[in-house]
Amino acid sequence: MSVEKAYELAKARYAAFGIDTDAAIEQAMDLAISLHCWQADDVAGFETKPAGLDGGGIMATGNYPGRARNGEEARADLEMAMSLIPGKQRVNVHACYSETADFVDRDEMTPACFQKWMDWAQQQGIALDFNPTFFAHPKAEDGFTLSNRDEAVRAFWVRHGKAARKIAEAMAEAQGSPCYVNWWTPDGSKDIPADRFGPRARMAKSYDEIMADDSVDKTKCVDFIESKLFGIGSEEYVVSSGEFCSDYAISRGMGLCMDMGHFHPTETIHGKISSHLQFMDKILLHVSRPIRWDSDHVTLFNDDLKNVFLEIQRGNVWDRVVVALDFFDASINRIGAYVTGTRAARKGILYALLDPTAQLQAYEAEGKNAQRLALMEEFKSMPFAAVWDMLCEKAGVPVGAAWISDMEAYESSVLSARG
Ligand code: RNT
Ligand code: ZN
Repeated sequence: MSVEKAYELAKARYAAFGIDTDAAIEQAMDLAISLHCWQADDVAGFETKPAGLDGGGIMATGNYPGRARNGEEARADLEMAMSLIPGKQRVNVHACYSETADFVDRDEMTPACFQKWMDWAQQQGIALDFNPTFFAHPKAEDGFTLSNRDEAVRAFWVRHGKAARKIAEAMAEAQGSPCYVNWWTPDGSKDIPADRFGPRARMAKSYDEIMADDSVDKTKCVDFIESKLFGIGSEEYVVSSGEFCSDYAISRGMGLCMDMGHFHPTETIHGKISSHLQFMDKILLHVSRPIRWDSDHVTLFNDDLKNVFLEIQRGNVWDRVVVALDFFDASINRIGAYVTGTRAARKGILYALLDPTAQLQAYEAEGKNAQRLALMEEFKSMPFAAVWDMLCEKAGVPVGAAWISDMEAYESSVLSARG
């Protein structure tokens, strides 16, 4: 059966509940999803750096052939992935993806280090987001950056932070719209610290110093701080914990970033959105999929993902949420990772926009909780797939599994030549 025929039937089913599928498709396509550049190269980065400039913080597992080795390859891969993904997209660049002829250390980076990304974004008609990089550097080796007890090291990272905000501002100016900046630090310790207070005090002080730079326009450089429960090598103590980040964000009028993989293994984030948005203007989501630990698996269209977007729909806070992806799987074709994960996120958005929110909330107001439960359950078997297929068709990207062969063709013509 054709996509159109299936869609007409589905449309009528949803219309019976007062849901306009055409409008849902339009709205779902219009919400930007920020693609993280780091899936292309397993978070290695493209800095020109002296040998040995490396160290701590993050890890991708796997060794599938075809990793992007430079900016040109990463951008080509992103273009390929983006051609198979429906809806509005942005690209999220980390500071370690700077491209310069000579070595420029993190504290001396300028917008010029990202000129290639900015030129490319303009040519693609997309906007960029930015992240300072507090890892993969010798000054991150001992596990502490902005909270380092060594004043010279701490000051170095503060300078990096200040530089990052200027870069983001320049990106925003070039694209004529805000650049969302995510602040994540790996700071923490493997085992029980004797002092949990000191690093947190230094972390707050460092952020205060960075954010004190009023020359940066906060409508252009929009900052979010990302929490984490634990990481590899920081199993016992993470300085920027959930409480630290939400308290910091609220007290400083900043945004909070919640990564779906950064909580206790059975803890989900959808229930937190309605709390944080009482007290802050915007939140940033790192849409990811944890497996047992913060393993950054490729995002899938699962209950956790649906619940996040359903919550946004039911609170009608679409304009207060920034959606970015954060996964890195080096064990599979990386284009496949991008396309599967981003299409899943877009599906989650569409799925939520097809929710019978008004009816559910009316039932709730009337105390009809059996009806509420029943309708939620019945909606799980509505013909969602037909609406999703129509969204892909309207967006001009492959419908259903058809994109798998495009991925394979790119693998044999481009990725396999990378050795
Ligand atoms: C790490 C955080 C962070 C990074 C990226 C690369 O645990 O999730 O967001 O994944 O900044
Ligand atoms: Zn993250």
